[in-house]
Amino acid sequence: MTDINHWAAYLAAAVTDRNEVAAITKQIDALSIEDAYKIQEALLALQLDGDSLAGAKLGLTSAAKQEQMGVDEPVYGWVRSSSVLGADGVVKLDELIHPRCEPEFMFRLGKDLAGPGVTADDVLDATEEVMGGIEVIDSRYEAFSFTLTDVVADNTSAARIMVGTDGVAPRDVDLREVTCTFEIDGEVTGEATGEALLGDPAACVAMLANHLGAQGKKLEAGWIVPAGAPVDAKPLSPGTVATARYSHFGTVTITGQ
Ligand code: OOG
Ligand code: MG
Repeated sequence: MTDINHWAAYLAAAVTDRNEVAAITKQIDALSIEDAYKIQEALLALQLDGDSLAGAKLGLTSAAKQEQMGVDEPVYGWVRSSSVLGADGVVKLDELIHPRCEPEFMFRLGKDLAGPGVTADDVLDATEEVMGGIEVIDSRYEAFSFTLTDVVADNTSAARIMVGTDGVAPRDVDLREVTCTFEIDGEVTGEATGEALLGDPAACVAMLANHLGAQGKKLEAGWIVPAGAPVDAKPLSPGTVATARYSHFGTVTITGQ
């Protein structure tokens, strides 16, 4: 039987010690997806001591990300309040291991949402605004390398988020057609539309609501929900300026410090 609490403590220590650790699946015969989500939940419980939830997230919802990480299914994780960056967009690199950054479509919910049966339309009904943003991911695993169940246990590499300020009402724009251009130090590294997120960013959020509903949980009013990166993540080093330009959500910038 998988020792859920042991692996949660193992990952929590990797975060606080800023220490990359061997993937769990390199150390045990098998890690089921159910046990991986149990480890994620136990890890969150440890990390919520003195913190709170600001949202929930999707990952690996685009072909670009699935190919980059060698994983072919979406994953779900949590966003803690302490991970939300301030208005200056400064990311303190001495708090992280080997961070990467990626642009994100982010939903701010105005109503609770819980599956089963949540559709993309329900998501638009429950959303107050959709914004651009940037997520900083920081796998706790050696060489940023993992299997599907490893990355689930590790709260889908979640580390920091920068939330844009130029949100739009969800039905004022077709989210599938919103363009996102990602730049590192002024050089374009990727470009995609919302459609890259499993065909529709709102459908991604619906999947998350249904995933949580199956466990008696829900997405809550006021939460931020990043729907996953439409293009590859890039390393965030000291002095790196990462900029995500959106056709309808303005520009979001972070700087590694
Ligand atoms: C997993 C997290 C993926 C996204 O937007 O696809 C993610 C990883 O790539 O380390 O947040
Ligand atoms: Mg992401």
